Parts: sequence; C-alpha cells; structure tokens
Amino acid sequence: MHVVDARPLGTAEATQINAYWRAANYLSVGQIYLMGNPLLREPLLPEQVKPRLLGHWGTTPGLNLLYAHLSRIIAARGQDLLYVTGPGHGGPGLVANAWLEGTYSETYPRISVDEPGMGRLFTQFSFPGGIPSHVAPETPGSIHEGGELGYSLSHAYGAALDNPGLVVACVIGDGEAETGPLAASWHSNKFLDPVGDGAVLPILHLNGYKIANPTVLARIGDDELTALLTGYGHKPYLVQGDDQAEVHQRLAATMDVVFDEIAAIQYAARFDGAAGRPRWPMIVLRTPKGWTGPKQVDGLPVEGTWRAHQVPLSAARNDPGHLALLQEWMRSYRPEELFDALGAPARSVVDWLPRGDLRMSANPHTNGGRRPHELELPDFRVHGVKAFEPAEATRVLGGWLRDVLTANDAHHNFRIVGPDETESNRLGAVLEVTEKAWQAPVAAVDEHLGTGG
Ligand SMILES: Cc1ncc(C[n+]2csc(CCOP(=O)(O)OP(=O)(O)O)c2C)c(N)n1
Repeated sequence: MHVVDARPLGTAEATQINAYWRAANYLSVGQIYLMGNPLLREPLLPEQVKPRLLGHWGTTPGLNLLYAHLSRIIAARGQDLLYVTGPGHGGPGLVANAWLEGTYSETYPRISVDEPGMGRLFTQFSFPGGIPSHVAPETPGSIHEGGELGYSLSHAYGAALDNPGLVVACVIGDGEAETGPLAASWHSNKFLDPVGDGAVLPILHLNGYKIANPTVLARIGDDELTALLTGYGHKPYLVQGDDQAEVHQRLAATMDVVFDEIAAIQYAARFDGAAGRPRWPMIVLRTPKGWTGPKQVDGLPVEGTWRAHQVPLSAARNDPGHLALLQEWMRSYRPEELFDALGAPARSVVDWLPRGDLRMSANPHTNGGRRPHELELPDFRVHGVKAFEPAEATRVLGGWLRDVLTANDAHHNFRIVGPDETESNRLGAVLEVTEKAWQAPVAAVDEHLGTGG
C-alpha cells in the first residue's frame, strides 16, 4: 500500500483539528450515556446516566476523525463533499458533527447551541421520543441509513453518478466489508465515468473487529489486502497508527494526495482527452477500535479490541467504578477548553469549519436533496396498444423509457440500472438513445457499450 510521508499540519492547524475531534468525541460519548450535567461542571451522579444504555462507541472516534479531516479538505478547496458512513451505527458521531457545524440546531431549533441544547442533544439519543441510535433520514447530511450493513459503497456510487462536481467519501467498516453487497460493490468503479460523474473515495476503516470477533481483512496481512484492493482497481493508501499527533499528520497528508489525484484524474479525462479506466485512490485507515475510550474495564482490555464495539461502561449507572471511569473518560477530552461559558463550541474549535452548504451536514444532495429536478414523463398514451391485440408489455415500456431518457437528457437525472437484463427484458429500445455505461475495454463483439452511457 502507498504511504504518504509528509507532515502538512502546522502546530496551530494540528491543535485545531485535534480540538474539533475531541469535541466530537465528547459529544458522542455524552449522547450515549448522559441525561444531565452535560458539561460535567459538577461531579457526575448515577441518576444523570441513562437507565438503558444503547449505542456504538467503537466505530465513532474513527468516523469523527475522518469528519474532521474531510472538513479540512472542504475548507481548503471548497470541495462539494458528501459523507456516507457504512458503520452508521456510529450515529452519535454524525449527530455530534452536525451540532458542532450548527446544522443540527438550524434543523431542530430545540437542540440549541448552548448548554441546555447540549443537554437535550444528549438525552434525546436512543431515548423514548428521541432519535435513533443509527444514522437515519432525520440525521442532517445523511443519504444512507445506518442499520443493515453492506450498502454504503453502492449508495456512494449512486450519489456520484451524474454529479460531476461531487466527491462522495464513503467509510466502509471492515466488518461491513464481509457482507455480500459490499464485497460486490467494489466493482462499481468500472461504471463510473470520470467525465460525467463525480468521484467516490472509499475509506476502509480497518479498526480490526466487528461485534465480538476480528475481521477477515484485518488479519490477512498487508500484502494480501494490498493485492485485493489493487485487484478491485484501486490505488490504496494506508494511514495507520495510535499516536494521535502522528495520525493527524498522516491522514492530512494522505487526504491532500488523494484529493489531488481525484482532481488530476478528472482533469485528464475532461480536458486532456485521457481514455481508459482510471485507477481511483482509496484510503485504508487502521486505527484502534474505540480509540480514546477506556483502555481497561473490569480488568479486561477495551480500547483497540472488540469489547469497544457498543457501550464499554455498561454499568455506569449502578457501578461506582464504571461511573468514575466514565467521568474520567469524558473529562479526558477537556470539555472546559472545547465549550464556552454558555455551552456553545469555543470559537477556536469551529471557526475553521466549512460554511453554509459546504458543511457535510448541510450538503444539498442529502436528506432527499434540496434541489431535486422534476422528472419529465412523456405522455404514455402515445405508446398505447389496442386491447386484445398481441403485444409484449415490456417492449412497449422500453419505447416509453427511451422517450423518458430523451426528455430528461439535458438534466442527466434518469438512469436505468440492472443486472444485464435490458435486452432480455425487452427494454432494448432505450439503446437507440443511450449506450450502456462501461469503463473497461470494449471488444469487437460487444454492442452498445460506452463510457458515458
Ligand atoms: C447485514 C448485517 N449483518 C449484521 C449486522 C450486525 N452488526 C452490527 S455492527 C456489526 C459489526 C460491524 O463491524 P464494522 O463494519 O467493522 O464496524 P465497526 O467495527 O467500525 O463498528 C455487525 C455484524 C448488521 N447490522 N447488518
């Protein structure tokens, strides 16, 4: 795997990014556990811990780390960027980032950007009458439900199709990568047109474990993993470590390189006439599961193990030892530096973030899309057939779909996607006006294949 050997962050920028990450982690842990005393200004009491703890801590620090570094890229380049998280069970992370960006309070004014709002943010999470524990349609910036694992990469590619200015960063859990849908969707890169489509940046989050077991990809060794991902058509970059300052430098350096590469691929295809299937970059992030969480609980290792998957201190309300560890854990983020006297994020924590629609939590493509273009549906009666006269229904449908393609051609907002059944299902008339998307080589015997189909 490729490793970028550079240290692009100056002291101020490194401090800023790490403070933001601490804030997102603090707010994530607070959502999982607390229903009072959100800033821990007083010693934590058992009754301030939720009676029923439910959530997923293990994946969350990685999702938050990536959010911070992708925000840095957006702030520097104005990149239109959408964030898809396969391990969407890390829902508190995405909610935390949306709150830090201000989008959460803009969408749900009751969850204000102050101490009472933070208190409500914490309490509502995975609570009766509150919000789901996974990324959900109501999570600002989401297009992908976090629940059934396996669809993140195909959803990411779907979002990139016909959106040439968009990059979709897609976090894939190494456990999720074991599912059939995810394993198959690596090949979506063979259908992505660098001219007319946007790009997908897959980020394999190799935190080593799923619920109670190691993951396959974490244990096959770097050589095999490199061969696998290269075989899928990617150029994999590795970022690994458990030293926070070092990982920030490596991740920032790697993000700079992969976003440069994506831009170079697109420029070559769009302006220099480069042909052939590009080898898109991707990132493998190998960091500890539950990073920055409790190292040991009840004498057993937690950080960096499968035990960090859900709620590491499951008896925080009843066991004074767990309660003390929870308070120590949350205070390790130094909330007094991250939030001001009113409980809003300190300016230095958030003043470098992207603004407006550039915030990933406010991306206009998400939550159903703020700028959908109505599909033109031509009059189907033109294709009418006489009752009781022989006709193949799907062949007639094919003629109408051809007209739909033509009517919407200018907006590039209609696609037909299928498992090679266009002709066998008699929809072949559509091929009068479009080819079938295909970036791999074309042989003389092939028909109707084209990069921009
Ligand atoms: C299709 C499917 N199978 C099983 C599960 C149960 N499940 C929830 S989280 C998880 C482990 C996920 O591991 P990974 O994708 O590596 O995420 P992370 O370790 O970052 O939490 C599993 C198996 C699920 N949600 N969906």
